[in-house]
Amino acid sequence: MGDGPSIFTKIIQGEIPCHKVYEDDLVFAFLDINPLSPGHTLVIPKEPARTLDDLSDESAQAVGRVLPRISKAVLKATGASEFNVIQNNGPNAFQSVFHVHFHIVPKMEDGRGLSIPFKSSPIDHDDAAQLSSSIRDLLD
Ligand code: DGP
Repeated sequence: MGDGPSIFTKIIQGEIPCHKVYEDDLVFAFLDINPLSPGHTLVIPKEPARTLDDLSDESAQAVGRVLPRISKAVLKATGASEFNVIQNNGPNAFQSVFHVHFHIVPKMEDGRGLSIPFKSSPIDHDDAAQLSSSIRDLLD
């Protein structure tokens, strides 16, 4: 979690090699070095924001615009018809590289891909009313 350029900035700048799949003015995408399944792709903004909540609207828009198109190409190239998009923020939320990135992970018929032990519980409607109100206020 150093303050210098992230390993992903070095990849964007060509200092570290990668298997590039896409690039435009604001976005870069390449294959993950430790794939969960074939075609596991990382889509990143060129802006060196550490977590999604720090990303500019401009970069967020640019990443969001190309995610469906890159996903479609990854599916076609791998033969998968299902996939997950996952985006981790903070070490306890499984982020290991502190440069915003979206994982596109094909789910293969043999099970390769993402497996998530979701631990959910039913919503508490009193808490939910307060929380949704707070979030709405903060978005204004
Ligand atoms: P996360 O845990 O969400 O921060 O995922 C970081 C991903 O980055 C992880 O799946 C492995 C990948 N990764 C780390 N270093 C490199 C690298 O040097 N090259 C490539 N292609 N991927 C990397």
